[in-house]
Amino acid sequence: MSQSRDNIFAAPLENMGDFQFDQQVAEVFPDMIKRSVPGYSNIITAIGMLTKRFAQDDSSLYDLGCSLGAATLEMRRHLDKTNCRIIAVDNSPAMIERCKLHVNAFKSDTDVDVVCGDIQQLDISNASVVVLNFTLQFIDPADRQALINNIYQGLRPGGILLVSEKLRFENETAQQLLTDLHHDFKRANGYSELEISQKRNALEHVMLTDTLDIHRQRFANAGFATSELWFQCFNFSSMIAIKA
Ligand code: GEK
Repeated sequence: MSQSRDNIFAAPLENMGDFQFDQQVAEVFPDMIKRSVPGYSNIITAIGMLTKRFAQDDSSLYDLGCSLGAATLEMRRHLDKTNCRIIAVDNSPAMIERCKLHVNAFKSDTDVDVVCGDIQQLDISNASVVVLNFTLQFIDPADRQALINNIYQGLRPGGILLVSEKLRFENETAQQLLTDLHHDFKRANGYSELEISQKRNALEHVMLTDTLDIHRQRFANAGFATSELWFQCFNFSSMIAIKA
């Protein structure tokens, strides 16, 4: 599959609206996410490793906010249990259209349902593995607890939820330093000052980040007995929560 370079924010955009997961973004998404999210490929690798450990026979695995299906493909590659299915959901038609092409490009015995829909309206049941890889941050903060509660209810005992997010820090020095280091990371990956600032403005209203404490409190409120931060690079993180 061809890989296009992300130059969406390279030229001055006069009437810049909020960021949207449209056709233009879907086209460059693999390049965008690799050059913008420190540790993205390590996290995808770990999703495969966790799938191997936590998937249960006769269960469902969910990839919520699947974009082009990178996590789905990794889960499918590492799934060695019987009678499982993967449900990949995104509410961007452009993402879903391309996700289907990616999923169908590889042969596998595991069924994958690629669904265009809102993860907040989804019926989650009989789940052993649920992935929210950089998706929760796009959900209205007031609705996040309900979504995590719904996932907890739909998980089997021993099931795992993986949540990757950009974090916010209470301490201003830490917040500034980790934000600056992330911007250095983007510069090192070829993004210009204009691209960095325009993307930042476009995301301002659509991506609202939480602190690690808020995430952990939310997992506990939902009923998760265990939650832990397992990965952090600058202000990007990945957490797991396990149902007892
Ligand atoms: C990956 N997980 O490559 N319902 C369904 N999808 C949604 C919703 C919603 N309410 N809100 C946002 N999305 C992927 C990367 S990207 C992260 C996830 C990023 C979708 C949105 O359309 C987009 O495809 C995805 O969540 C977030 O592992 O771009 O930073």
